[in-house]
Amino acid sequence: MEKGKITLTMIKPTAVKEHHVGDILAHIEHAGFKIIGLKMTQMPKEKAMVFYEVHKDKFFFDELVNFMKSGPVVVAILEKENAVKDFRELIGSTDPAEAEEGTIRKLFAKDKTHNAIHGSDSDENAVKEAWFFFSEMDQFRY
Ligand code: RTP
Ligand code: MG
Repeated sequence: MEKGKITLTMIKPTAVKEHHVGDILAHIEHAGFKIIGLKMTQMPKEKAMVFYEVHKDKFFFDELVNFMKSGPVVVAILEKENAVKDFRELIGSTDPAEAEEGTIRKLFAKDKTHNAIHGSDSDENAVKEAWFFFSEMDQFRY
């Protein structure tokens, strides 16, 4: 796993419940990202709180944590040149009402909280988040 070439994504609980996992992963692969780690998991409240710790003082934190722990998520490490920036372009704006046509959030998100997918916001956080979910034996090179 090489800093600068990876990002961490999570397909959020509503998108999983609505059976969009296959379509979203296809979208990601067709955009040139290589899946080098993949799993389904459900975060207990404490883990969701740590994952979104930077937002702990925001008005939406409780709603965000309750949503993220409400069901299984699909987490993946993705590899590509400029992964963080290109992936945030692929997923679109946080609020799907503002997301560009063809972006994953435009296609699959319900609203600003239930917005289908997460993407890391920096190379540092991508590495941190990848280790948060995946041990060394679950990170692949191929
Ligand atoms: P993410 O971290 O999930 O990839 O989303 P993001 O960078 O586009 O947005 P961020 O500002 O990091 O917010 C994290 C998540 O919190 C929820 N949120 N709700 N109700 C609201 O105003 C609000 N604002 C943010 C969203 O689920 C957002 O993805
Ligand atoms: Mg964010």
